Amino acid sequence: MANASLVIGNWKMNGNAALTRSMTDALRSAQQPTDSVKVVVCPPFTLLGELTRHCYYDNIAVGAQNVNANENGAHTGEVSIEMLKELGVEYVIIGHSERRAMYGDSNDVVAAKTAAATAAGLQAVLCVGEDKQQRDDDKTWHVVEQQLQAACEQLSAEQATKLVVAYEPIWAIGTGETATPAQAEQIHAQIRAWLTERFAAVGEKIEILYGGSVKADNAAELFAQQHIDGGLIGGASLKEDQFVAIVQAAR
Ligand code: G2H
Repeated sequence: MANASLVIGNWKMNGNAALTRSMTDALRSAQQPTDSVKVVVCPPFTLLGELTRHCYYDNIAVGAQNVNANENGAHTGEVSIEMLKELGVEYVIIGHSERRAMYGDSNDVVAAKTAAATAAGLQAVLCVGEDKQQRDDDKTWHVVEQQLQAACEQLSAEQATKLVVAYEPIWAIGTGETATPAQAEQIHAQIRAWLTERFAAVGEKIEILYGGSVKADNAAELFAQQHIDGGLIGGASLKEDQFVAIVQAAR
């Protein structure tokens, strides 16, 4: 029994309307409303409305991959928290390493988005993780702690109840190279200790997901680790059979 509680699919810039239908059909045939694992699908912005129309089980929800921290105004090309909420979106991924590396999501930007999203009642999935060089230099925890510190600095305990942390080592993202369950568990345990120190009882309950080349054949072993509460799944969340098998491995 893995006893994981949350599996999130991150479609990145992939998918279409047909996939929103086939994926939700596949999830509904495998997932009962009473199942304890919550499943969240995060498609590109353009598919959020279509997807929310298909997700009417309490334990299947919709998430966005990014949001702007401002309420409204002159921010061409951006999407606000209220716009997401109006569509029925419940989760938002913040600070994914691809956004940090390619779209200017610095620790400060990530902190502002995390604060705004959690204050507005969205579940913020805060991504943290080190690159290959940082791991080789034995700086993994230093990097992760800095990212946590920056993003959580302004959060109240109440906002922290809306926080999910995803540990995604950059060297394991889309590479096929997964952190071993022991490598992931070590960082997850450190993240758990940090969150508990920072937010006391609330911190103990924050879900900590692992992300980075999770697939049907390695999910069960990862989810069986004590401090791994589920997964943030990229490539494998685009294939119905793979994603359903990962959800089933979380039970
Ligand atoms: C990490 C992950 C999803 P993948 O980016 O966030 O992607 O599972 O393809 O490594």
